[in-house]
Amino acid sequence: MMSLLGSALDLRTFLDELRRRNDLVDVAVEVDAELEVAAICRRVYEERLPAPLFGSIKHSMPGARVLGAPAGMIAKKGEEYSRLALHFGLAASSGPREIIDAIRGAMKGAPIEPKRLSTGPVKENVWRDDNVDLRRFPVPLLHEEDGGRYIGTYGFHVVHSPDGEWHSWSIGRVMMVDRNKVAGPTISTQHIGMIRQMWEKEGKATPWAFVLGGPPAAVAVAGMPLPAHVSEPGYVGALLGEAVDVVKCETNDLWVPANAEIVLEGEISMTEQALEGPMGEYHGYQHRQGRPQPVFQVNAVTFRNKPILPICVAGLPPEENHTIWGTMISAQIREDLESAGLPIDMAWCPYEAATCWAVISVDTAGLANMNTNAKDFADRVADVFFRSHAGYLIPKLLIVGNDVDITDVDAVVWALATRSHPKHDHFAYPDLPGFPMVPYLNSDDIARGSGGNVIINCLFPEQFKGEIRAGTASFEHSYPEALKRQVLENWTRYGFVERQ
Ligand SMILES: Cc1cc2nc3c(=O)[nH]c(=O)nc-3n(C[C@H](O)[C@H](O)[C@H](O)COP(=O)(O)O)c2cc1C
Ligand SMILES: [Mn+2]
Repeated sequence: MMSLLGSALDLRTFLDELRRRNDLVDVAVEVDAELEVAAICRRVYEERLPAPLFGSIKHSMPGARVLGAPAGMIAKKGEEYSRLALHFGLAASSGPREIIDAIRGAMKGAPIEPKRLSTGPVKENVWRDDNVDLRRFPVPLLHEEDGGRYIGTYGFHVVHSPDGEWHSWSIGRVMMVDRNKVAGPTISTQHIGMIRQMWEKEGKATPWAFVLGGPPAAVAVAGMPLPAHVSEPGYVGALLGEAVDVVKCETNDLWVPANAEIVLEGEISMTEQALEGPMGEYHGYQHRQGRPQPVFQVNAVTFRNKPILPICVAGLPPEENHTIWGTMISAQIREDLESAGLPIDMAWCPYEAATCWAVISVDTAGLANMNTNAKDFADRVADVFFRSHAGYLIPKLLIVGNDVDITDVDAVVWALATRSHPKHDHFAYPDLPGFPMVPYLNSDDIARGSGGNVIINCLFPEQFKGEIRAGTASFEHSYPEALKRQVLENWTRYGFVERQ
């Protein structure tokens, strides 16, 4: 499927494919980057509509465009995950299992390093020094109470360790502060924060670039909590079986995708900070106050003709913090738990829970062999999960038997409601590490970097012995096969219409 691989490697090919599927709306009417673009995107996410490509934006440089909901969900039954799947060149019918399996496939193979080219489309336009003016791009105000305009909500940071061994691509938000400055968090447990500390130990500012409109698969992997010292660029190559084409920055030694839409180049200041935020966030809340964050000095900008700025308008699910981040986390935690020898056959972060829940599916036959119980098993899982770079991002972990399809949120709610005992199945881990952005944490938790973690066991005690307490009363489980077949065959004769 050459055409679908092309979509994973190149944003414009990706958009052509969406257009062909009627999953893209070319918005020709002039729109305002101040709130109007974002309000349209929010409605698109919430109604699961085709992605909007805004071609005419007030006050912006002519020709510059904005892409909304790049990995939004789709209403059409059977193709709900198709825009996400296309990031990896996967078929439109792909569901969570196919997507997670494809992402994990790359963990078995060797990395495929990027191919270094002398030039590429991203060099069509070059601004340096005094010519740098980010305000000429259609930088959107995303929510009425945001502290500023965000140029980076679906772009990734590019940094490398001082020894040049570790090349890190990671999604992180950046707000426009001035014509040549942006600001955003570099959390110390995220890889950009770790690499920044390595440079500062040597007394140097961190060389930095920021990629907007890179290959869709590269953006997704930049949102994946791979372990420290694993280079995302090589992982993208392994995932696609093809190297990503890169070109060298104009003003530093970093390499960026050759077909990116827009690249900012510069460094992370060691001293300068700016007030950043608030911004409506992935958990669905709009905080009221911004915070000082490091300034990223922009010394050069390169961009394609008619550049496309992709955005994520964070807030209630489903947006890319759930569809991309949640999915990439799921793939990594499944790998981490399996390689720790735990009998896990699937992991999933239900988008509805705003990347604050992970659910793992336990192979109950394997569990029975462990001769364990809810408390001991939860402790073992917690020790692996909350200490891992991926698991620490998620504060609430649900353990469910593999008689339940954990990618079906209705089934997960049912298991949670009916199987977890209030006294015997809830286990808090207040001392294991956790992500500071979780909304219910208090200031003590945030200062300590822990406090909000819980595991909820949704397995009946019998399931630890490979037995089941009770059957399931449903169409699938309560009738003989022959009768079910007969009912389905006669469905329209009874007077029902086939469901679309
Ligand atoms: C749309 C989107 C926005 C994100 N914004 C941030 C952010 O602002 N700060 C952050 O620390 N992580 C953010 N993330 C999550 C990180 O990209 C993710 O944890 C990734 O693993 C970080 O890379 P690293 O593991 O190499 O540190 C975002 C993810 C997505 C998909
Ligand atoms: Mn990383």
